[in-house]
Amino acid sequence: MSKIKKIQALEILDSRGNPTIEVILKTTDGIITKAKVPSGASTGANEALELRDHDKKRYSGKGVLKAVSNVNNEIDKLLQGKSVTDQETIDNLMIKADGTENKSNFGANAMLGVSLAVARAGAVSENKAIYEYLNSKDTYLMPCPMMNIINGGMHADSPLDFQEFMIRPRGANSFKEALRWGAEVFHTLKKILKDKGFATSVGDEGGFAPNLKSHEEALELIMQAIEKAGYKPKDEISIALDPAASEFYDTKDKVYFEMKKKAANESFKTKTPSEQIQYLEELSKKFPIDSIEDGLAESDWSGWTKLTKEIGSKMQIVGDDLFVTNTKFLQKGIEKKAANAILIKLNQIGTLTETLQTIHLAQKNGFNTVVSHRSGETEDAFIADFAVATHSGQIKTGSLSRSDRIAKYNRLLEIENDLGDRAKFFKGL
Ligand code: 2PG
Ligand code: MG
Repeated sequence: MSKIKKIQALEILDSRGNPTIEVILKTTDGIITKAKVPSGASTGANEALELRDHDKKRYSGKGVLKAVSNVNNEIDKLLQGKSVTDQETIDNLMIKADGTENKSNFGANAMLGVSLAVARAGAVSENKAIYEYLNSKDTYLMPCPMMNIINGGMHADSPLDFQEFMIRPRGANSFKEALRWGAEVFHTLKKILKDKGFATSVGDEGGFAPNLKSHEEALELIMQAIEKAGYKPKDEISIALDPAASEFYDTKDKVYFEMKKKAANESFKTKTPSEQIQYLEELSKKFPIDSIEDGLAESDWSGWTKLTKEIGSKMQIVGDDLFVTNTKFLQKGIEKKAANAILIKLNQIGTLTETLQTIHLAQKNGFNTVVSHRSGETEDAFIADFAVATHSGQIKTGSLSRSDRIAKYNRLLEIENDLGDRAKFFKGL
């Protein structure tokens, strides 16, 4: 049996050049595994705490040496001698020893790094791929990628308030084909932008960040790119949005505001929750949008219920900041019929075991699950295996550029290739 001999952590950098944590686990029988933890920019208020040093002399306060020290000392001591296949026991031991609701003692970054390094060691000890170790099945569902080809909001210095404009190759027959379609649209969009004189530099998730006037203009350009690349909008490639609306909601006045204009000290307009819902409905009538994530703010629960009632039968309404991968908030959402899908981010909750519990609760209640990266990523591709293991059917892990995003897509290509006939492609929505 493989038992934990030593757990150590390091301060490394994420795709934005900010510190994050890497965990290295060694077992008594010589297995060595690693896990690198991502970090968000548009974080939900109820996410588990990402422990940072707040020492202004290092990395503008963003250092993670405290989290590193928690792994090297308390967590290492706590878990030495435990069997690496006892994932639940290990996660629960950490949760108990941390002793806080939001993991603010050890830090969710410290705990997740350990949790994932343990899962990897479990897989190696059984000589299995991670997806297979987490869920042994005859056939597996390959996820449809949701590829973020125009970046705005907190992820780019573009004038767009909406954070993500994604394409979903829903008509493809395999992951490999879906990815190719996505890459072809991405390169076609680049050419269109260039021909129109826009910059083709990219935002945090590898999507373009052009100086566009409006969300409609972004959507028009994506439509052109889909068609010019030779695909049928809607049936072959649909559009998904993540406005990340918590970032432009005024919780006091209960209005949505034009975030980028406000930040630039320009005059800006506001929308009531009803007007924001109407706006989302109008956009989804004009364009083949079949998934909207965080179209409303995390505190606007009545708005979410209204939006789901009005357009939830036609499309996916995904809660990200709203649910923060936490069964408590998901349960509330199920009761209030506030969405019909949930975004799954391991670091929002901080352990593998709790993330699996959230997915099970979602699936049991007919909610779709979308496994997701964070805007600050590393080359760690755990979520690719995780999306396959959990039968999620959908993954969002950025655009068709930058290795922090492509690492996940490439891992999915490997899995699909290994599975051969045992791989099925998601045909939902
Ligand atoms: C989101 C994510 C990932 P962040 O809002 O869905 O795209 O962004 O990691 O910045 O929260
Ligand atoms: Mg989101």
